[in-house]
Amino acid sequence: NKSNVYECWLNYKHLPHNFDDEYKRFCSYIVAKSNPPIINSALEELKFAFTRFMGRMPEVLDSYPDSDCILVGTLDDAADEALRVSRGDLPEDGFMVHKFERNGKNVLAVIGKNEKGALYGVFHLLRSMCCGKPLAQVQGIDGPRNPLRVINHWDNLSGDIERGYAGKSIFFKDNRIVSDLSRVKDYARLLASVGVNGVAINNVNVHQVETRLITDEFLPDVARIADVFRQYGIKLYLSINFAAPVEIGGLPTADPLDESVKKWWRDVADNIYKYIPDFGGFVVKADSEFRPGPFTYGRNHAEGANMLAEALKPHGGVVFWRAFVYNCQVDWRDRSVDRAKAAYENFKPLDGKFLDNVIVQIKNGPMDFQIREPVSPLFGAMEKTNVAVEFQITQEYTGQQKDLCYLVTMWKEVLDFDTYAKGQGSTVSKVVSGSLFRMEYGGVVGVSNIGDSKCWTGHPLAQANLYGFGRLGWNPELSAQEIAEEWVKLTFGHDKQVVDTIVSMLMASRDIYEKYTAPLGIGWMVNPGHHYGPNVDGYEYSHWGTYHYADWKGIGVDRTVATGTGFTAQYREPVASMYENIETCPDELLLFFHHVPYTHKLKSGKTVIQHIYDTHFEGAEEAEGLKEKWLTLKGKVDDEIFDMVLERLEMQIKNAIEWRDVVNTYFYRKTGIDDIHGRKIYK
Ligand code: GCW
Repeated sequence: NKSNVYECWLNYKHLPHNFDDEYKRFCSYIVAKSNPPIINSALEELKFAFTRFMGRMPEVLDSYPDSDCILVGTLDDAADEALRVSRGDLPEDGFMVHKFERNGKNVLAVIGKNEKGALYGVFHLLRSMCCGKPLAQVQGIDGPRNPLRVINHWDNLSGDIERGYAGKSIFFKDNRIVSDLSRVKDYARLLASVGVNGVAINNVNVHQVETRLITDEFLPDVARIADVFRQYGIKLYLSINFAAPVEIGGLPTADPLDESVKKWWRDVADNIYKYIPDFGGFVVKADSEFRPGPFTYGRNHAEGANMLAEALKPHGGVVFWRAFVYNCQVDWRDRSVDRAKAAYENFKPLDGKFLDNVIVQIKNGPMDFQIREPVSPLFGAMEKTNVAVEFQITQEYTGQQKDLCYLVTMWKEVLDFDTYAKGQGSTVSKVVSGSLFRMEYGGVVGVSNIGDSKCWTGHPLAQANLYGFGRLGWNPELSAQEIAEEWVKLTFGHDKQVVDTIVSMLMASRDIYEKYTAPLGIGWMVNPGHHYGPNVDGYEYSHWGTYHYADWKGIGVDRTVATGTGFTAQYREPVASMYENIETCPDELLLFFHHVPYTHKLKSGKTVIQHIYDTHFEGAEEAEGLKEKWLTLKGKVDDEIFDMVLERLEMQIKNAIEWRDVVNTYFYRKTGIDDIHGRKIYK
């Protein structure tokens, strides 16, 4: 029996009050008229869950019993039922849940448009049952809003994970693929339960050994992983090295327009599909942070991406081409370069030049996964290109799974952001789903936060971020609060105090983290390299292009058109003017867009310096408050989880205090301005 912390939100141990009345009678018999692999996964899940619910195994039959039952299948399986639903009624990979009567018995039908739809329907039903949703609300039609919902792993074959805070890789060890894939299967269940349909298993920084993942040496083992994911409707992707033709192919060039290079990649693709007939495609980091790319040959990103896309096209594969491209060799003395502008400058001119099976994968912000950034202006600029948004589930800059930081609130803001690309209401969510510009592909990508840690995510409460990534990708209209509530009920049960306490901790956590770290949207201020803990000038004179320009009078980056780098012009109106104008620029992003004196008054009425002091004192105090809240749950949540979380909260408090004192002291020394409340600042 696996521990609670391992089973995550699929433990099926916490039944709500309405279970007996509404659901119990369906949990003894399951009817399935066919049993292909993905339906089989759905049936396994139902059997597992119902056994937990009822204390005994349900029977799976291929015809109706003389009792109430569940029917699971695709539209074909349900053809003879009076369900009055046709293919056109169901969204792609969608499903219908519907109760009907048959010979005086109740049948609760979960009917997928295809096998995947049926699997998603089953997870929807199980989630709803465990959350205590009334059956009437569970019925109906649903489907994913985003065609692609993909996890990117930054796992290396050594087993190390770049920016991983939850142990080692579950796929790789000692430069091989692990032999026992049972944990991968449990992972596939977790992902499928929240609708994820793709996984890239290796790091976008593709090093020497990983370059060979696309060869016969590794493909048989890669295929074993793909086999596990396939049963859960998840496609496997690989990150590739753009220089592979040179590094492992023996060619003198990797020029994307060279015929021998094109042929090399075609052969590679053909070979991959022999092992993995439904291979998803490639993820590519090119010409970014020292990774090779088309620039070496005087070619652009579209030429690079299209060459790979052509190789995959005959097999139905796609290329995720990352837009995280910028000059990481900047001279800090040179004030003309603004890293925030880079993605737009590189990609906007190429809009319309990418083949239709290329997806440009854009980080949510223009910099790099800071706790507060504006939304990347590139989302409003690519009208003729498939795009996806990349979120970082792994908490590189947001507390490294030591500090609690529920990121769904932030992602929700990003998806709801209005680009005005086709007038009001042109949200990022509509851009990436493909609906705004009628693109075929698009969706959400999340950088994984899991490893072989006992609870998968290092911090047990960080499971909520993986859960939330999937749920939001499925339906961006869900609120961060709803998602948190679901996750807490599924994981911890229905005790009101438990639910209220943990939900409130999650919902407050992003603000708390923001308060004690870098202020007002400026970002960074972290220790270089590993990126944990405060170091206000850590990147101030570095080549990475991440500056705050604090001097004794003021702080912030002037990104206006009038007097600064001109970044604001990358947005459409009225967004561009909102950020350009210091009067309308929201406080939380003030220092991202403007350089202001410390005495500048915010909309809150506070000066910038006083805001810095206040938020840092409050943030550290609120971090302590998280621990106090958690302590009230002793004995009400699983002991092991209780202890693991407590240990993390203590680390967070230490970190918050360090941030508070370093940041406050730094700005006191820069300005000589006292805290008006006279609190302790180490001078
Ligand atoms: O956030 C930065 C990380 C790098 C990462 C890079 C990227 C995989 O510090 O570790 O490399 O972004 O997204 O490519």
